[in-house]
Amino acid sequence: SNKTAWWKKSVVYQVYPKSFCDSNGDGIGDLNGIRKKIPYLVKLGVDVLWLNPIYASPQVDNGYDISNYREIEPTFGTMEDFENLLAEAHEAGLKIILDLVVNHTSDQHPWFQESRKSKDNPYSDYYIWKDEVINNWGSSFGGSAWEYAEERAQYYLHCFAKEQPDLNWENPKVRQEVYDILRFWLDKGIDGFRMDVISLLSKDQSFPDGPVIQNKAYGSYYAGCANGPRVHEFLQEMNREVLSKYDIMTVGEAPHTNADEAALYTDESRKELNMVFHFDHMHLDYDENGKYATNRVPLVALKKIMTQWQDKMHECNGWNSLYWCNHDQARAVTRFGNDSEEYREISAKMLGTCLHMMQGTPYIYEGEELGMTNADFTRIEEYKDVEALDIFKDFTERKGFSKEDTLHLLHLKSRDNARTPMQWDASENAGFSEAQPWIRVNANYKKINVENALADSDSVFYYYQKLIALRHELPIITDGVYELLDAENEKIYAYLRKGEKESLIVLCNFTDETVEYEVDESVKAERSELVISNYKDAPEKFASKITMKPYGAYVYYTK
Ligand code: TEU
Ligand code: CA
Repeated sequence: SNKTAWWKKSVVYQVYPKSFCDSNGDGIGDLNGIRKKIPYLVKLGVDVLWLNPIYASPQVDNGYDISNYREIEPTFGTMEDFENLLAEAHEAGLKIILDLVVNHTSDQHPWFQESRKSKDNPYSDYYIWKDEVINNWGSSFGGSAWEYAEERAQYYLHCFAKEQPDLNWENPKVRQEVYDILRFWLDKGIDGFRMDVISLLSKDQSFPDGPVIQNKAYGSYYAGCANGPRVHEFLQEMNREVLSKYDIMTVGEAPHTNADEAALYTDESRKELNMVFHFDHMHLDYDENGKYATNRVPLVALKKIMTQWQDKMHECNGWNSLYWCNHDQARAVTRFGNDSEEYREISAKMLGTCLHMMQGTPYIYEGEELGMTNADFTRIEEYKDVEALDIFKDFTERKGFSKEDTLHLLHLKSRDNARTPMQWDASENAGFSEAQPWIRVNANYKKINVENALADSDSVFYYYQKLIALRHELPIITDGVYELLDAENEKIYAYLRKGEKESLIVLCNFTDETVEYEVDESVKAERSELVISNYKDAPEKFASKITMKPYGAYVYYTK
């Protein structure tokens, strides 16, 4: 069983290559930039790097539109650069997982270039073609999910941009092509994959209309794509034919998948994936427009969802991914904490404690360990993301929002919040590049940067370094059973991690108030040493009454 699988004791660091470090002065991050920063990542103490897509791509969706799966995107570097990065990472004790995007390809991929020509060539059935628009599905990035191709005189499905045609997974040839791509990279020695929108691979072949939600112009494709009829059959085939032959880790991005469904992907006896990313905690601050109404996440709802996933993954012998942020989401400290001058660092440390003491594999998104914040863009021209530009168009032109309100929504919600350049130091462009970066650096880089963090023993960086070290040192953090306390408390997140020999209690104050907290009387402490806190003057010993300072995080042994 996966009892002691290496990925159960690992902390993953997500590198968004385009925004991490530019080594050749073109304003775009690249592989040699990542190589330069290996010592930094080793110092942080992480175990695995997840690189967002680095394959040849026209970059319509920043690499999630792949035109050649066996070639490195030239702006990121060469295959030799990648092999050097992999060797140097392994040398330094870091594993690398790549991003597998096989729900769709780029429309520039040779398969699609052929498929769109006619109905009777070897690639005609690699994609999903219909004689007319057969349902109301809309693309994630605006417009209908069906696009007309003149030459073939048919429509093709694209759940994302029209430059991202969906592959036809019903076609066994497509599946074998994908398995060959997996082997190509695994045989180079990579350590696994993050799998893009893996829950969408199997479409309901009746292609039913989807519900029109969040007063969108089209129906949601999730009805016909999410967790479709054959998705588990496909993943079990992928596991049987490829994944099971390597000592790797797999994490599937599973939009629109609840905990019960996720058990079918992660229950190790089903031999599909090791874990999935869910989105249940990423939609708590949406309003009926499908974007943020406020930038406050209701804590009781958050606790309920995190607990549901902890319980379910424990019950089904699955495993959790743990994250607050990624390249598609707003930054953690702005969204779940408090990015004001006074509380940014203390709340970033609290969020790190709350997540890293849970059961599962934690993911740190580049810059989260610095307490980097949402972008400070004030004009639509500063946004680069295909999704942000569609939101702006749709909200101002169709939904009647003002530019100001729409820009406020983008400040809270846009994926570009996480894609501004990594802030290395206070030099021009934050040390990210010698040239004008492809997207503007956040003006707070003079204060929030790696150089300052490494010079400050109290920085978020060193606190994350401690959290990561604790996970490596204390088995209770990997194996302890999670139990929520005080579910209805709207300010404090309190939970236990219970083991045979040791137990912990984790207390996190999600507010800027000092809270006199009384721990549930059911908690009988046989031990009381402090494990970690973001306040230096935290009580050294656990007591059932504790004064919790603003955004205070306190972890004690109770056994
Ligand atoms: O994202 C899948 C997905 O569900 C996105 O719609 C995401 O949840 C949304 O944009 C959040 O605002 C994956 C990748 O992570 C994303 O970067 C790609 O754009 C998308 O698939 C298509 O490949
Ligand atoms: Ca570059």
